[in-house]
Amino acid sequence: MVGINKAALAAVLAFLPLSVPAYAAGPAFPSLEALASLSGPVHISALPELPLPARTPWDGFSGEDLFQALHSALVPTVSPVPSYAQAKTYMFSTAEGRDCGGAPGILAFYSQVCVAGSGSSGNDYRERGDQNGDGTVDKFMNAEHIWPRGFSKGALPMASDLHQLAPTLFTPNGRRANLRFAVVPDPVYSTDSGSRLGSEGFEPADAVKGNVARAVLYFVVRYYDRDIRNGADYRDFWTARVPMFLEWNRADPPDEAERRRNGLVESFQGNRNPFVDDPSLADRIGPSVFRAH
Ligand SMILES: [Ca+2]
Ligand SMILES: [Ca+2]
Repeated sequence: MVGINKAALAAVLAFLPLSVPAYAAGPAFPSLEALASLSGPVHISALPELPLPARTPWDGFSGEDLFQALHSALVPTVSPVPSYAQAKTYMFSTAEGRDCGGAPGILAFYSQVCVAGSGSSGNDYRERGDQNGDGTVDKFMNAEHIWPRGFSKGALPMASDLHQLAPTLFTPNGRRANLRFAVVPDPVYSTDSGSRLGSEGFEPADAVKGNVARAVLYFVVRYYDRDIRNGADYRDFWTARVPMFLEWNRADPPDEAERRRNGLVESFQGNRNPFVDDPSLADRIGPSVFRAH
């Protein structure tokens, strides 16, 4: 650690909340009676109010000092590390559950459509018609690794870290594969939400560009010193695209659903994504420091 005021860092670490796993807790939803009548995109009702996220005192930190302070603070308080199966179960049953116009469901990440269903597996969520307008009807959902799983050889804790997992319909998940994120002007595949595939890579819908950026920023801060570059062109996937991720973080700030999810993930795995609590932290670290990791 370079140049950090140790007293200030100790104060930061002491402030971090302790957490208890909540694998079994699930949201209360209305009955499934309304499911039969659902088809196509559904209006998404407002999510319940939650307390403001725990604030950590990062005042006075910037650049490399801030990067390293966050890196130290992001070590989870939950042990042992959840398995990938546990993480997927929690994601589908709890972290992503929401009200889809009076019935339970999940918002498909890249497609931004509410997929009706309830349960702890992606198999419990089936596209009703071609909801996302990509020309296929998907029979289930997957857990998307925003930082491709293979880049970490499927190892824990990276593979089960819910801050970088997202529920996606089968086809957009496969189209993204392990491609770099990019702006795609002339797509060969797209969803109505604006997620697009082209020779440049995969462009997420505007509604989740910031979510993607904050997941990637978190991932690098948390795991830069781990084996996360297996089979990756790291310069092309990350280093050269730092300015794009910082721009996406600014253009699509966290909304209520993303902040709520941050708290639910914390209760599962024992750490928060600090860029969701305070997206300005990313620019305070700055592009040159991010590129150097
Ligand atoms: Ca579809
Ligand atoms: Ca967003």
